[in-house]
Amino acid sequence: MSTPSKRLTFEEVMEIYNRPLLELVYQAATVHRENHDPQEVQISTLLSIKTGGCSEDCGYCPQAARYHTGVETNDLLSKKQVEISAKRAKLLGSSRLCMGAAWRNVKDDSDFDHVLELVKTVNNLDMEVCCTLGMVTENQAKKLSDAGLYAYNHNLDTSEDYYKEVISTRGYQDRLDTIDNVRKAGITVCSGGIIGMGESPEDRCKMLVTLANLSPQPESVPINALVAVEGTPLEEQKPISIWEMVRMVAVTRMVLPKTTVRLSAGRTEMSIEGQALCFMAGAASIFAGDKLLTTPNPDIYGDLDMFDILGLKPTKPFTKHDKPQPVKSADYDLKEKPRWTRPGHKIEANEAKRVKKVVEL
Ligand code: SAM
Ligand code: DTB
Ligand code: SF4
Repeated sequence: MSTPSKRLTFEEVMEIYNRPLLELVYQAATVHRENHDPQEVQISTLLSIKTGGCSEDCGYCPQAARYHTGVETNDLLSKKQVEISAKRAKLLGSSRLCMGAAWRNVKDDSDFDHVLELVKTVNNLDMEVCCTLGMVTENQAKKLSDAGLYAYNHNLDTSEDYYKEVISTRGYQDRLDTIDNVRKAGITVCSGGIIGMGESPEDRCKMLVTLANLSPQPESVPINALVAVEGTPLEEQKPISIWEMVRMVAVTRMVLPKTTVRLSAGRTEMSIEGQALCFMAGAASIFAGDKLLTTPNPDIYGDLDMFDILGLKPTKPFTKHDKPQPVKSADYDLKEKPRWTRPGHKIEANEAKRVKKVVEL
């Protein structure tokens, strides 16, 4: 990942943010084409390996134990469960699996040893393995790297000022320290934020200034739209408009030209037309999966239909990245994909065949 030649200022990012929308999209699309194949979009599948019961007070999060959101608390998934999910994800076009745990931080215990085994398992399937486990020390990051971890997701979420409004149980510097520990261990950095939490455009731009001035810049930046979950302090936030999402993606693309910008939470509220504009403005990845971590997400078959309509192709495992394992074409056969879908509509016979095939793998 390139290092920016000069530090970006808040004023520079604000000026980009305030450009007329279609001009901004055109400029961002141009930068995108100079740095990426615009037809390629990475499918990254999310898998919650340890759900709920978290000690933190992140105001947006349905997994915080202190809020009453009805999220069930689960133990860590087994190796077999993760392997089945990863193989299914790969079969359906994912080149990355992101495993999330509702932890404040990683502890040096048997759960962490188990996560290291999970990382090795997914790495052996020739997929990019990403984890998001909360804060990590440099030593823990090193162990994850040795197990084959490709990326670590740890979001800044918003500006340093607004962060204090949303979370009190840890600070912005804690987030930056973990990102630094990940970087020192040679793992790629995935760090982005959430829009729609009541923050101002200035907060959004300040977060982008911080991300863009990291050296090197993060390899991936997820842009989430808040999923306002009943029971959380942010339950009454009004959904952001698609235009704010398009604008945020475009500015992110402009200030982090080589980064993979991920369309993350909030896609269930976005039309294909809206997502198309985001891809045009520089989004190069989606989070896929039956759900995000605990909240709904578009159906993968609907997503693959969207790719067909827009002429997009899923990024193949490790074509863009310096990873040793070549991928046999047989490993990446999308012929399983049906030619049409209706969201939520399942043909039982096909489902049974599909599950049988995944279990046989
Ligand atoms: N516990 C770890 C942590 O906080 O880093 C990892 C999991 S946490 C759920 C990962 C990210 O999901 C958060 O940093 C936040 O950006 C995003 N997230 C959580 N709840 C969300 C919501 N309701 N809407 C949008 N994004 C959300
Ligand atoms: C990220 O930035 N968004 C994903 C992923 N990284 C881990 C998580 C979104 C979670 C949305 C709320 C939920 O489903 O619990
Ligand atoms: Fe815990 Fe992560 Fe949710 Fe915060 S965002 S409450 S740290 S799971």
